[in-house]
Amino acid sequence: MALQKDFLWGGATAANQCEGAYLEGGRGLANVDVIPHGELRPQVMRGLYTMDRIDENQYYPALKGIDFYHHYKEDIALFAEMGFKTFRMSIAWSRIFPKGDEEEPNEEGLKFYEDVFKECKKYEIEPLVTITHFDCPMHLINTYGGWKNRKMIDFYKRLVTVLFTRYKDLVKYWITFNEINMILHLPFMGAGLHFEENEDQTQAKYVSAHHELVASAWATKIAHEINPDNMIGCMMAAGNYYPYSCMPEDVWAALGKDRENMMFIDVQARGYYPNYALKFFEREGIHFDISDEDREILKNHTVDFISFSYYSSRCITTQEGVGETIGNAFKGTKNPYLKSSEWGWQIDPLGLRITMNTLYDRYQKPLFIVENGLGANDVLLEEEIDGYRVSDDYRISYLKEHIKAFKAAVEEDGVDLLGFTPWGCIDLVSASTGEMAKRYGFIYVDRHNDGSGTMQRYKKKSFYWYKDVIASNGEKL
Ligand code: BGP
Repeated sequence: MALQKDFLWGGATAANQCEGAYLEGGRGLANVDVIPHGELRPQVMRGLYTMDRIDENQYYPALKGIDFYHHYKEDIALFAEMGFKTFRMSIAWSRIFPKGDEEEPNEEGLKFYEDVFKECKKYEIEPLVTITHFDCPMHLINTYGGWKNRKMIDFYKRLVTVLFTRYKDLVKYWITFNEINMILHLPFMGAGLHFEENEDQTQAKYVSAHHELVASAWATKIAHEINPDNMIGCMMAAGNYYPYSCMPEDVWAALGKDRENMMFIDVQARGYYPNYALKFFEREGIHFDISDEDREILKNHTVDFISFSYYSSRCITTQEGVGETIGNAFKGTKNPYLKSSEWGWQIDPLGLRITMNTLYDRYQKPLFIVENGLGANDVLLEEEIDGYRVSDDYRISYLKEHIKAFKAAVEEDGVDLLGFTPWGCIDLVSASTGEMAKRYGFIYVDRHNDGSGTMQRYKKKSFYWYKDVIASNGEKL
């Protein structure tokens, strides 16, 4: 059994990491605009720094991104040349509602995405749209406290109603929140949370998560009412935890860490909080109101598909003195059997197959790999060597092994997989570093950490390789 004929090959981006034009077209200021790169970044992303200590006028690479806002036609033409069937992108909330709590949307923002979707359709590329990818208008944070506030559910409902109505004939695949479990690790970036000095952060994170989960279920309901063909997905930062040893305590710790992540998807895919989560809340003294209406919405409006990012598996131990590693904001135990990327993210293709089997066994809903890839410090050569200015064989080899792994999950294990959109199909600003140097693309963008560069696009070696992969529906790797 090969991959299905209409398998959705493509690539993934997010508004805040590629669009730029952060105050053009009536867009309002968003959390992602005030997260600096450099030393302060981790603390700001975690909600530990007050906004008045951040200089909004300082240069941050994300403010200009790769200027997708003005280059989208050129970029989508390049995606089409590779044969993309789908293109994952996100909406900047503050383009649609610059402050977030207005009654009426900003027409210029709506028109921009309409043009982008139409451009995709010109090439028969199916847009896959993340409604919020690390994105929240600053006004909602300053006035309401971000997702801590239940009112956010109503603002989000207003946003999605506008989107589903306006793009009814252009977009079918939607993702409600990018990496919803990331709220536990990057709460300011993920949900606009900023903590007061003695605030109970765990409590605040889970309250906010509840609001997002309810908002996500409302979005599913509204999407299906507006167009029954709409397909709504949840999205998690995935990657199973391995016990470092077969010591029962390590196995138990790994189960606990998996549950911490899976809880979000359990609610979105099964429609209720699992008992282990309710017990955890009780134990930790975490309180939030789950109204009857919340329960009803969660239960009756579960997602249509499970999408996820996968960069690495994770490992955990209870033993002391074992080396640590970090990958995609998750700290863990270093797995001695795996190699790492330049940024220390451990590389584990078989872990993708394991993760897919876990997710499919647990939810029995179609999966969608909407992020995967290798961040690397690509070099643009002065002149072509063998026809390329960027010879990214390391990226080709990473992706090849991960494609083999997901094909095995489909072909040998029977997992239902809708598509594959590797992350940063065109170079863009990195989420963890806020810089340009960590590149994932098939397309190189001449843009650098210090703001220099022409913004010119160059096809890397992987561009031609991926084109063949798509043309052969994954047979030719
Ligand atoms: C995920 C995010 C993306 C993306 C990716 C790679 O967590 O959803 O936005 O950036 O990680 O991370 P980085 O850019 O830090 O390498």
